[in-house]
Amino acid sequence: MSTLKNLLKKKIEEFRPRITRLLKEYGKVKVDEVTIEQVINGARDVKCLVTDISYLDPMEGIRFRGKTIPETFAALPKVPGCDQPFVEGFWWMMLTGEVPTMEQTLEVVEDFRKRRQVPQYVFDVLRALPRDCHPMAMFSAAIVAMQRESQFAAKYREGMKKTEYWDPMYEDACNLLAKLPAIGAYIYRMKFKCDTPICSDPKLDFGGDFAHMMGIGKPYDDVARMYFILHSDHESGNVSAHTIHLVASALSDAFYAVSAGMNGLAGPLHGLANEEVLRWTQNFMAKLGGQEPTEEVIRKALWDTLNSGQVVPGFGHAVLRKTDPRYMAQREFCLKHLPDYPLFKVISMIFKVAPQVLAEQGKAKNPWPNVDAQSGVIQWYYGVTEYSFYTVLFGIGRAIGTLANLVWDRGLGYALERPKSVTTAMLEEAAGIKQ
Ligand code: CMX
Repeated sequence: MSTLKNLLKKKIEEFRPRITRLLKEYGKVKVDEVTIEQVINGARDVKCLVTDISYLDPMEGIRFRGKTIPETFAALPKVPGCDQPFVEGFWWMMLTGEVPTMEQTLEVVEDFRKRRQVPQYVFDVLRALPRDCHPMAMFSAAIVAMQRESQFAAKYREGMKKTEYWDPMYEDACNLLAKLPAIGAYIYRMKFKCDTPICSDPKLDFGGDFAHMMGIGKPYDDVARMYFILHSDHESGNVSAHTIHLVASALSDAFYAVSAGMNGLAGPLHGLANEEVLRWTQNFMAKLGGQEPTEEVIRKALWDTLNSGQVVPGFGHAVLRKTDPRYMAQREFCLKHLPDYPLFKVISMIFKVAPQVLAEQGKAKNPWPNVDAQSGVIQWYYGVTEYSFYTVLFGIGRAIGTLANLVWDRGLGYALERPKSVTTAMLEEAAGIKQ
C-alpha cells in the first residue's frame, strides 16, 4: 500500500468514531431551521452537508483543509524551477489534511504517472461525437465512458463490507484524476487545433504534462497548476460538488458521479460563467471597433446587460459576500505577469465599475467578482482563446476536491442523500394562509 493510502486508512479509521458518536448520542440536536424562502430558493444557506476538506466563509473565502489560498500555495512543495506547487502534493493535502514532504509528493507524482494512460476507447468515443459538441459535453462523455474501469463497481458486485468502500473509491479517484489532464488536452487539440493531439510526457508532473499536451510553453505549466488548485473545491454545496456527492451517495462510482457533476459545472450560473465572461467582454470590445474602452462605456454595457434581463457573468455568489480570493489570486498573477495586457486592463476596469452598477441595481446580494471573472484573461494571454474550453479547465480542477470528498464520504459511511419535498399547499398552511 502506498504511503498516502496507508496514512489515509489510518486517518479514516481514527475519524469514524466521531461520526458514530454524533449520530448515536447527538442525532436529534438541531443544527439549523429552514424557512419558506430557503425551501423555494434552492436551499440557500441550509446547513445540511458535512465536509472537512474545505470551508467557505462568506467574508473570508475558501480555506482548503483550514488553509487560506496564500497559505496553501506557500505550504506545498513546489515543482523545481517553477513558482507553483505540485498538484499531486495538493491532492495529498486535500485527502489527509497534512502538508506532504517533497518525498511524499514525488511518490504521488510517480503513482499518478502509472495511472495516467487513457484507454483508446475513450478517444474513440470523443472522435465519434460531432466536432461541434461543447467541450464540456465531450469531457463528461469521456468520463462516464470509463465507468467500466471502476474498481468500486467491480468490488461492490463481488460483495464488500461498508468499511471497505473507501479503498476501491480511492483507487477510482486516483485513476480518474490522473487521466483528466490527457482527456482535457485531447479535447482541446482535437477540437481546436486541427486534430493534432500531443502524447503525454512521462517525465512531467500533473500540471507540467497538461501544459505539454496542450502544446503551450512555460509558464503555462504554472498557470495550469495554479488554476487546478484554485478551482479544486468550494465546500460541498455548490452545484458540481453537491451533484457529485449526491450521485455517489447512491453508491454510484466516481466515474458516474464526476461525469454528472461536470454537467452541472457546465451551467452558465456556475462554471460556464468563465466562458461567458470572455464572450461578454469580446462582444463588447468588438462593438467598440478598436476604440479604447472607458469606464463610462463599460458602465453603459453593464446596464444594457442588466436591462435586457441577463446576468453580468463573473459577478455575484450564492455564499460569498466579498471579492472572491480566487479572483484576487488570479489578479495578482496578472499584475505580475501581464500588467499591461489590454484585455487585463479591460477586466480590471470592469472590476472597478461592475460592483457599483450591481449595487445601484440593488438585486445581487454580492456585487463583487467571483473566480470566473478573471480566469479567462490568463488563458487568453497564453493563447487559449477558444473560450468554450475554459470550463473543462475548471472541471479538471474541481475533480480534485470532489474526488477527495468522495473517498471520505465512503470512508465515513455517509448515507444516501434524500431530502424531503413538501407541496405548495403545505407551505401555505405553514405560513397560515387560508385558501
Ligand atoms: N448579474 C445580474 N443579476 C444578478 C447577478 C449578476 N451577476 N448576481 C445576482 N443577480 C440577481 C439574481 O439573478 C437574482 O435576481 P432575481 O431575484 O430576479 O432572481 C438576485 O440578484 C438575487 O440573487 P443572489 O441571491 O444575489 O444570488 P444567487 O445566490 O441567486 O445566485 C449566482 C448566485 C452566482 C448564480 C449569481 O450571482 C449570478 O447569476 N452570477 C452571474 C453568473 C456567475 O458569475 N456565475 C459563477 C459563480 C461562481 C461559479 O460557480 O463558478
